[in-house]
Amino acid sequence: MRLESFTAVLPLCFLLVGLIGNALALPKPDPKTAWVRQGRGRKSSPRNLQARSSVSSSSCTDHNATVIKAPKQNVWDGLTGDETASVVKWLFQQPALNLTVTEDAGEWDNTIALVELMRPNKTDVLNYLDQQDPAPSRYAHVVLDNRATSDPHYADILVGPLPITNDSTSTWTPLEYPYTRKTQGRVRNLDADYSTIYSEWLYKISAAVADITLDLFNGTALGLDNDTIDIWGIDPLWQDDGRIVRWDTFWNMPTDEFDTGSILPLGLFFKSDVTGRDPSQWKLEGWLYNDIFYETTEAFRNAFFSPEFVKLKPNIEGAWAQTDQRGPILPQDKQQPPLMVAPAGARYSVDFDHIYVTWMDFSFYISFSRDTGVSVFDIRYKGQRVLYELGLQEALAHYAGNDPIQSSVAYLDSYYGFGPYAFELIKGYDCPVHATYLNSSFYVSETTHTHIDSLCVFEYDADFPIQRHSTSDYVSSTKNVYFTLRSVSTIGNYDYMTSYTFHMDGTIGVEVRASGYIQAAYYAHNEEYGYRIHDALSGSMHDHVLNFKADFDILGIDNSIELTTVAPVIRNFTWSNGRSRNTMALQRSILSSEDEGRFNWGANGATMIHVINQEALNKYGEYRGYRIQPASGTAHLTVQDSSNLVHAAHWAEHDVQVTQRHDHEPRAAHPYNSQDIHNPPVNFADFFNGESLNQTDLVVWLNLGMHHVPHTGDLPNTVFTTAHSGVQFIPLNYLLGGPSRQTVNMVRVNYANGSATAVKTFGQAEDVCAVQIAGIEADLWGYQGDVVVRKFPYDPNNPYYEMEGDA
Ligand SMILES: *[C@@H]1O[C@H](CO)[C@@H](O)[C@H](O)[C@H]1NC(C)=O
Ligand SMILES: *[C@@H]1O[C@H](CO)[C@@H](O)[C@H](O)[C@H]1NC(C)=O
Ligand SMILES: *[C@@H]1O[C@H](CO)[C@@H](O)[C@H](O)[C@H]1NC(C)=O
Ligand SMILES: *[C@@H]1O[C@H](CO)[C@@H](O)[C@H](O)[C@H]1NC(C)=O
Ligand SMILES: *[C@@H]1O[C@H](CO)[C@@H](O)[C@H](O)[C@H]1NC(C)=O
Ligand SMILES: *[C@@H]1O[C@H](CO)[C@@H](O)[C@H](O)[C@H]1NC(C)=O
Ligand SMILES: *[C@@H]1O[C@H](CO)[C@@H](O)[C@H](O)[C@H]1NC(C)=O
Ligand SMILES: *[C@@H]1O[C@H](CO)[C@@H](O)[C@H](O)[C@H]1NC(C)=O
Ligand SMILES: *[C@@H]1O[C@H](CO)[C@@H](O)[C@H](O)[C@H]1NC(C)=O
Ligand SMILES: *[C@@H]1O[C@H](CO)[C@@H](O)[C@H](O)[C@H]1NC(C)=O
Ligand SMILES: [Cu+2]
Repeated sequence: MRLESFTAVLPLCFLLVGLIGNALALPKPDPKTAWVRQGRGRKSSPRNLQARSSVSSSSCTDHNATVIKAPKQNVWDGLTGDETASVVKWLFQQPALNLTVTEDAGEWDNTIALVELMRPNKTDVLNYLDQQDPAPSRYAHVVLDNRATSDPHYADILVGPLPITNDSTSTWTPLEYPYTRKTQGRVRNLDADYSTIYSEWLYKISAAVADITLDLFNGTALGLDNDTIDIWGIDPLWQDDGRIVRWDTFWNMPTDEFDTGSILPLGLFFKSDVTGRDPSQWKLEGWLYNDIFYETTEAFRNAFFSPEFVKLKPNIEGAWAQTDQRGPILPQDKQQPPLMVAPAGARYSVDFDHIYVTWMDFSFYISFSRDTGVSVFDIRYKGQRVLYELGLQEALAHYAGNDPIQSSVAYLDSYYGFGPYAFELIKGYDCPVHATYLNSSFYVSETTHTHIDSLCVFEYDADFPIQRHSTSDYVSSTKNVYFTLRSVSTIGNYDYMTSYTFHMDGTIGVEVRASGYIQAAYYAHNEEYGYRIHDALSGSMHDHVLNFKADFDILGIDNSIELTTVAPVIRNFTWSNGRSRNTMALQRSILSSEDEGRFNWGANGATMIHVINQEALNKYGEYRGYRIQPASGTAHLTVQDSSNLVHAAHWAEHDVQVTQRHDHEPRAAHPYNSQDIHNPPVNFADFFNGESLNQTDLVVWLNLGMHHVPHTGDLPNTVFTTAHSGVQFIPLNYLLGGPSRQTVNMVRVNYANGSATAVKTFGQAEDVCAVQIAGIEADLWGYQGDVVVRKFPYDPNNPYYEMEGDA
């Protein structure tokens, strides 16, 4: 399906970009050095920023990112197509695995759920990066979905070393070392009977009340094409007392192309015990409507057909739920808004083979995984590693409500995966048109899916300078140009945008934003858990908590955490005449062990968290390091000892958590923690066992997030501007001065007696060039979506072998 274009063709415009010229004696800026001219014509390629203006000017340079060669291989980049294919082929040759090709598999067959690179141990990578050691051996991380058994489970295995050749010694072993739970890399699969649950259970229950749903909701959910209502429920499932219990509810289906399902709850709930794989053993345990619980379908039906039964109104889709433009056009809104252009082309470099990027004094490698999407490795500033690894670990959306659905939902999104849902970005909207776009790939069902242009890197000029100062003689100011790596993952109803930013003062930022549809509650009896935001709708309160791993290496791997608190004190001074003074002072302390490693941002931002190296003093005797500071609100989980999560998300309980780094603790969470909440594969709390944090390799696990209490403004969609959270890593006594002085994109204007006497620029280009605005708008008819390449049977010369088009 093609995207429809709703934008009128832009008039062809030319923007003359005049950059400040002479170093000396320029008069006041001439307002005519920048203007817009009208013209006419067709859109051209977005990269084609050629001057076509009749004014005398040079062309804007059209060049993409400079192609460079990374100093080392990207050892975190995914498996090659050949590697994946050879692993898949080899797996199918192992009789013990008893695998069925996914396409032919049913619920009682074993399949391959995932094949991707097993990220090498840091210990080995550092020997490769910093010593002369060869690159670490490559292994594949494989997840098997073993369902040919009455105890369906996922099995994490390691296959390798790669490449697999006929005479190679490649083997598979259970993957256990990254997990706190030692059960041979296995975790039970509570979704093994996903389609049976619907066909043999939910639709049959729904059929037993079809007359009621027709009456209340004007629809039935029977698994037929003409269903107008849907059924879905809690995640994770209840897992207490050895039973697996689910709550489900009815939702109205969208009546148009908008994805409005999650804001159309209908307020009728039912509970079932679905322990085991035999539907004949499953039990319906009750109904809930209007906060009245009925133990049986019969009891519910009797009540419904009694005269005193109170019928509540359904949520029905309408314009209120659709995201297209509506409402009166705002004043002048049809005119082209301001636009960032890159008149000199890209000022950064990329190694497209090794996914390595440099901008100014920063460099890093990009990695991409199914569970967590984009991560960044070996982030260097001025040639020195600052972070070995920076990346998302897990995202939690924990709801609450008076009804059993909202009360029980606590999505752990790596189960669904950030990788598969990192879709193609919209040029000019998600990232600037002048950005460089990269593809991402992930494995699913013996194919490699590629999302084209799903990562972007770009430079941007903030809407405020990074520095300024004025006196009675001069004014100085410096442009705040920064660099961003971004991706967006749409997981169900929500779109999470993650941006890593790099700044002229050496700061590195992490920012997450949420947009998309909220998951809302039926309004009745939910007053304590949200606002009523539509006729029959409550904006269900929930916490978003997103955990990031920041493996700092400040001038070596051995680092410490120094807390510096600004505290009120009473002090006598030699000069205070024996009178005490009420004032404030710094209190500094270094964390000694993991026993002190879990804490929250203090009140009033009083405590600053510094990752320092006690062995790296600057010439004034201060520790060199980086400060960690919230850039906007952050959140950890409000719920204590969550009934929904038990031990599955202890990582969400504090703002900042510091552990000693280990090869066997690479991730804060496991995608299948939701499948066994009492005994999850990774119980983050187990990372804290009193190990030293004093000058050792350490990891800071940071939670970003927000307490989201949707209000009417969240309809139809939550907006990125307010649903956001960020943290900054800021050099602390790291250099001997502020590095933002290095950029030439600054100016100093001297003046006297009411006029400028000198305009000092520092070598930035003086070009005047014309930009064709019409060409800057991306041609969104080029939007492609998924590309799927078959891995088994595999033919490298015919990647679409036996494929029936895109999935
Ligand atoms: C820049 O990249 C685009 C898209 O890949 C390509 O069409 C264009 O030719 C490139 N321009 C230059 C100057 O290399
Ligand atoms: C292998 O899987 C099939 C289903 O694909 C199953 O019927 C069979 O019992 C399994 N064999 C073994 C040895 O587990
Ligand atoms: C492995 O052996 C098979 C069959 O003997 C042959 O077709 C294939 O080319 C060999 N592969 C390699 C990598 O040697
Ligand atoms: C009930 O649903 C049908 C379609 O299934 C629709 O045609 C009809 O207008 C609906 N009635 C009401 C009262 O909404
Ligand atoms: C839905 O489809 C089924 C089976 O095709 C049919 O029996 C039923 O009448 C249809 N219901 C409506 C409301 O059209
Ligand atoms: C992304 O994939 C497309 C289609 O395979 C390809 O043409 C393009 O060169 C890829 N982009 C990069 C940056 O590798
Ligand atoms: C400051 O000096 C006063 C007077 O000598 C004394 O009473 C007080 O305890 C001192 N305060 C502190 C904080 O030392
Ligand atoms: C850190 O280790 C050093 C050297 O062993 C020791 O002197 C210092 O007291 C320790 N600091 C903390 C906070 O444990
Ligand atoms: C990586 O580290 C873990 C934990 O120490 C170890 O068990 C594993 O064998 C290491 N992997 C390799 C390839 O050396
Ligand atoms: C500014 O004006 C004063 C008084 O008229 C004069 O003395 C001074 O030289 C002038 N300064 C400059 C830089 O022109
Ligand atoms: Cu939210």
